Amino acid sequence: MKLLILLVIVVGIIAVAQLSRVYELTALLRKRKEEEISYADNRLNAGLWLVFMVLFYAGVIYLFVVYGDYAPPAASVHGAEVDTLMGFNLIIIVTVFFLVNTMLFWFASKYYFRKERKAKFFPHDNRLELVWTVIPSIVLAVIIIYGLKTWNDMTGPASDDAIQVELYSKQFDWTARYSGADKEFGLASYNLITTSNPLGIVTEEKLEESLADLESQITEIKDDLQYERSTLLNEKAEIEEQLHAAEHGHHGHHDDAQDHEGHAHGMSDDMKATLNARLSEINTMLNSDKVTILTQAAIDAKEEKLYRLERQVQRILEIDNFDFGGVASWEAGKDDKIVKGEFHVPVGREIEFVFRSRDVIHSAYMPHFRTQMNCVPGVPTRFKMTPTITTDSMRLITGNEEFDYVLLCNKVCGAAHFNMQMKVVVETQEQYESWLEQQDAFYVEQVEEEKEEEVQPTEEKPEAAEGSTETAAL
Ligand SMILES: [Cu+2]
Repeated sequence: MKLLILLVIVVGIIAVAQLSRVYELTALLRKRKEEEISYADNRLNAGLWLVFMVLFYAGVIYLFVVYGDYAPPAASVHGAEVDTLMGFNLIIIVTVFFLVNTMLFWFASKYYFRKERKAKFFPHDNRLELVWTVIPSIVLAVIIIYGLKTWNDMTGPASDDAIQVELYSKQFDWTARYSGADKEFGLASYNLITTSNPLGIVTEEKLEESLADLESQITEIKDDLQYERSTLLNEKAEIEEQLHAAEHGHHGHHDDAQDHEGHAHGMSDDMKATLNARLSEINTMLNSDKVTILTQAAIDAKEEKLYRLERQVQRILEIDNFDFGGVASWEAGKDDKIVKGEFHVPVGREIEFVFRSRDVIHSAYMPHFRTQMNCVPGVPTRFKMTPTITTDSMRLITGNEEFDYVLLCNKVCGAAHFNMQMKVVVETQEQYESWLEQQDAFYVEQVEEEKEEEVQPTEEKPEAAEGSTETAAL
């Protein structure tokens, strides 16, 4: 099929080339020079300008009718303002578009070449210059000031009774966090991120847990390095050589060990005892089942990892010693509520979103609320909005019973970017409160989980929160 289309195009091009050749030849026959364009030709072109203009406008209007209503209904207070701003801009743009293009086509058509007519010499006009400088300046100023005002209304500080929701992005999902009864998010540190603490919330317990986890990893790597077979064999050979040199040094037997360590001749008994002790230790180690065989690259990688883990321990100890000025601020994290899959907000209440990212730049996009904000690693960003239509009402408005508000990632952030989304439920204050009531607080959740594991380690409780199933699976 594609080949056929290609063939038609190629044949078409050849046909056009041949036709123009025929035209040239007939012109030659009529004894007319090719550059000489007749009055009729010019008139025809002038008329065609107008035809093209009409077709062009018809196309533009058609696209407006078919695709003009692209945005879903706005469901937030500022969403309506954004739409008004957008409409205002569009009216200006469309007016200027038709004005400029009509003049462009109309003049090209009206002033087509005629032999008898001379062009008017018109180099400069102050009034005209003034008109096309001042009017666009005023229009642009209005657009910018109006836009800035709307933007500042949207991004300005939230009111004190706004509900704070943190949206945490990572490749490739969203996690929402509510600040709990104290209305304060617990401190979070990426150094504390583990599978049971996906946001890295700082609590005394989590600090200890992370340190213990790191220590066990460090011990494991150190063991791997210590019990490396060829390293042990090298050390063994070296010690044996030193002992040998110490025994036989007087007989004029010169070797490296002796030269380097001048005291080899007179090696003290203590020294010998230490070396022998190490030798038997190495022999025991070589016979243990902890012996590893590693390539140099693997050793380097493990040393690198060891360095990073030890650095992380240092950083966690720094958090531990962090001075909050007498206030144990990480207590705030204990009642934080972490939810995955979907998050709820009450209708008519101001919500202040705080966006964070673990890995790369994501963009939180909620099209119905006309909300979009970048999530930047290391820099929390903010956005406030007040939802005006509940999910249920929106289902009636759209006539779609399956309708749900959605939070999308709008920054191409990796392989599964397309699926990085979270359901948003807008409901009444009462429904919201009872939903939030059912969500486990961060600290309590951990304790319950441990109990669960003790009682029934294999069975997974169906009512376990989404966050905890992740842990249970591990
Ligand atoms: Cu993303």
